Amino acid sequence: MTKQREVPGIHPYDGPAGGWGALRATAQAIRQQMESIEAPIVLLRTNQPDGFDCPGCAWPDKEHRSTFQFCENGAKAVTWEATTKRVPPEFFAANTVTSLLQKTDFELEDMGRLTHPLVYDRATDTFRAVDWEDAFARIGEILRALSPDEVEFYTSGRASNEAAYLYQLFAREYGTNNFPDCSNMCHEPTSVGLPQSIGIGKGTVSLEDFDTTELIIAIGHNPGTNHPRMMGTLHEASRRGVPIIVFNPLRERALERFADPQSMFEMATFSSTRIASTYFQVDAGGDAAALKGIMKALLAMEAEQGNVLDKAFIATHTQGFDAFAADLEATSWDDIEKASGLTRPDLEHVAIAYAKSNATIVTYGMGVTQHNKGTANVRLIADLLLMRGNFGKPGAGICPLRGHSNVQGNRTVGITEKPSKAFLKLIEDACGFTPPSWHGHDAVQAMQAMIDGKARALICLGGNFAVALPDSGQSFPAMAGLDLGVHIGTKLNRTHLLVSKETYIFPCLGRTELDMQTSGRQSITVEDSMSMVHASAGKLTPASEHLRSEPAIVAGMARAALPESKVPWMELIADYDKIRDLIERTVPGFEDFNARIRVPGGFRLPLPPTERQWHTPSGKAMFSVYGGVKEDADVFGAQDVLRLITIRSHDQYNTTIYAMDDRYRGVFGRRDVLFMNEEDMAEKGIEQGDKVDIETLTPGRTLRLANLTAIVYSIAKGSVAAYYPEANVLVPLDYIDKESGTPSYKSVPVRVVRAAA
Ligand SMILES: Nc1nc2c(c(=O)[nH]1)N[C@H]1C(S)=C(S)[C@@H](COP(=O)(O)OP(=O)(O)OC[C@H]3O[C@@H](n4cnc5c(=O)[nH]c(N)nc54)[C@H](O)[C@@H]3O)O[C@H]1N2
Ligand SMILES: Nc1nc2c(c(=O)[nH]1)N[C@H]1C(S)=C(S)[C@@H](COP(=O)(O)OP(=O)(O)OC[C@H]3O[C@@H](n4cnc5c(=O)[nH]c(N)nc54)[C@H](O)[C@@H]3O)O[C@H]1N2
Ligand SMILES: [Mo]
Repeated sequence: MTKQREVPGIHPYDGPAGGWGALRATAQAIRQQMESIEAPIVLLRTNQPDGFDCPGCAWPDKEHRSTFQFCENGAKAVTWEATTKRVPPEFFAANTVTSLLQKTDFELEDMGRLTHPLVYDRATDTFRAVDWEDAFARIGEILRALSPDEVEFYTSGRASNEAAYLYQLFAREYGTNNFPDCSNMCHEPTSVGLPQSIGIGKGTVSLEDFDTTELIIAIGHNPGTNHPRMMGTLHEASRRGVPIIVFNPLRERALERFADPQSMFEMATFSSTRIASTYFQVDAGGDAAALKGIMKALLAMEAEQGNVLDKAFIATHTQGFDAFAADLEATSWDDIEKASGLTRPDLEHVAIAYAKSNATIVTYGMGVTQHNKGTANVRLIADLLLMRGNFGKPGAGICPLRGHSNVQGNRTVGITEKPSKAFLKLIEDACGFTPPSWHGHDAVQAMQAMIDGKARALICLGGNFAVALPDSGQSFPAMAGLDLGVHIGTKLNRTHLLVSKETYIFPCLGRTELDMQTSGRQSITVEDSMSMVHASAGKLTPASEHLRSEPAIVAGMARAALPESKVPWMELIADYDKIRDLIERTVPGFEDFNARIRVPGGFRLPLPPTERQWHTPSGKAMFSVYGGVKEDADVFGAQDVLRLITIRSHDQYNTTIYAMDDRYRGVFGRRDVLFMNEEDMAEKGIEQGDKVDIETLTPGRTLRLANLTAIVYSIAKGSVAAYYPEANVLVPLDYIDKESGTPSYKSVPVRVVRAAA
């Protein structure tokens, strides 16, 4: 790279990820949010048997009991919730909603924890405190006047199993399956693709598999930031000599070099461990082509030397191999190279490494799923593993990196717009009402219904719905058209402020806080990325005496909306064991639920593929046919198109911005940057530090984001990257993976031009 012009806040970062920088950042997070001696004690309770589950990510913990199971970003998540800052009613009285909307997302949440239930007062344009029961009564009244399918019930994946289960009971007894959830913007391609391939929409590996694996292929995820505890696992594997092959358009430091803060040696000597053995900077959206290249090379090796494919496994356990192989044959190397940005020899080398490994794990994240053909991408990963029988044996399998700490659990306990008949029957038998059987809305469909005026109310169990969704230019105004908005949250965010005719904000307990109900202290349960279910119990004094637990808020609304309800809401709230009893009766895999969560570490839900059982219609694992190499044929017909990737910074949790730095990518104190490949910049006459405008050319509309600062970054040619959620204005709402409905947040076709001076 040539020497670049100095730009304020841009200082390339040369060190490894992790190390002392991570510990310093942990200390800073504590100082900025907690100002108390309680903080270290709180952090030490994270992921302990009698403590709370880290609200950071869904990566599991070994036995849930080691001494140091929080990480820098876990510490940020915990201190952000356990902060001593508050936004009381006096604050709301002094600040109009119009003025609050001028604040950044960072400023809004940084004001602190919500303390009182609030209602919007249009006359003064402010929120004011409201009595819980009065609020529930009014919401019940509005809901009873609407038709159930006019109401959207959004869930963000931090909600516990107990809260999510009650929430789906409420909505289903009310009469709708409108369950947009964060998963629809995240791992829906996994939930839709893997059941077709292997009969269940979940990962198949356990942490122990990483101890014996011989090869890890990591595609489209950034664990140094998003799953930092996974870095310990990768670090260990690398030190054992396991090759780690990475596919990512951007150079991510943690995937290159990592100093484990838990390693005395590395900390004392300032040394680090190489993570990726090979790093392929695939084009954004080029993974399908790359995977097809690897698999095509495997077929060629099989033809030449034999013994490359696990033929016995393929014959006994799979269907569809011939059509799959024929499609690979028909795909040309020329197309593969063009679409992936990688060379044939590179991909052949991966095939050789893969053929050598007796147990391979493929890990993947949003770089795979948030694409126009996200579901087809996920299925290609399954195909690759099926070719060598990498399911149902130690050290092998598929490992989707889930997002929110309980997003997988929410799905398991019924948050889905497409419920199975079997589940609905169990609900009917256990609860005595007939739930609706027709499908409801996912996240994009819910927003579309709001834009079209067909949805009249939005209830949010957590999250930041409008900000997380694409196309802010359409999504934000749609909120104003609703009759009712209800937001259950811990902190103020922009979606809460995009007020509807009537709007309520309900402050809830966070995971770190003590949840007392009439029968005593309650615990909740969560399911991690590897299907382990365990209990979590907070201990901190709640941020305010007016907070209620999420289950209690859901029950409050349900009782008000459904005066004739068949569900004993008060009993369930008094003792969450009763909610778990009901889950046990209606969701398979939860036998002896209450007994099993009292064992530290919890229990694992059934994963048939780990026993080579395939719950697909054919009873076999299914190969797929991708067809072609591109995710979309030259969309929008524009010349000069670059692919925009929207990414998270290191100081961010989804729409929650903890601070303005992105240390490992060398960005400090700002987020208004566009990461660009040096050659692309030269071709467009753009220099480091220039202001650029970005446009998405959709058939009907042009979406724009002006005045980002272009910076040179090691990113695949033809790909550019900007931060989410600021760049969501550029993502068209209808530019989705048709199979799963997931927005293509990682491959928006855009044009980048120098801003007029
Ligand atoms: N600290 C922290 N932790 C988090 C979150 C957070 O925001 N902050 N979010 C949580 C949630 S909800 C989720 S879903 C996960 C997200 O975790 P990740 O899946 O890691 O998500 P991203 O950071 O969006 O993007 C991942 C990587 O994909 C790469 N990428 C982009 N496009 C492509 C492509 O076309 N191909 C390939 N191969 N790679 C590509 C990007 O360069 C980036 O490194 O993390 C969870 N954990
Ligand atoms: N452009 C672009 N857009 C994206 C993505 C992307 O990569 N690029 N990623 C997508 C992904 S993977 C996801 S998962 C979605 C995330 O979408 P969401 O899950 O809707 O968003 P979050 O930012 O996680 O939600 C933050 C809010 O959650 C509330 N909260 C925090 N803790 C709690 C709690 O314990 N209980 C309750 N009730 N509320 C709480 C706080 O009020 C906080 O403001 O965004 C998606 N949007
Ligand atoms: Mo996510």
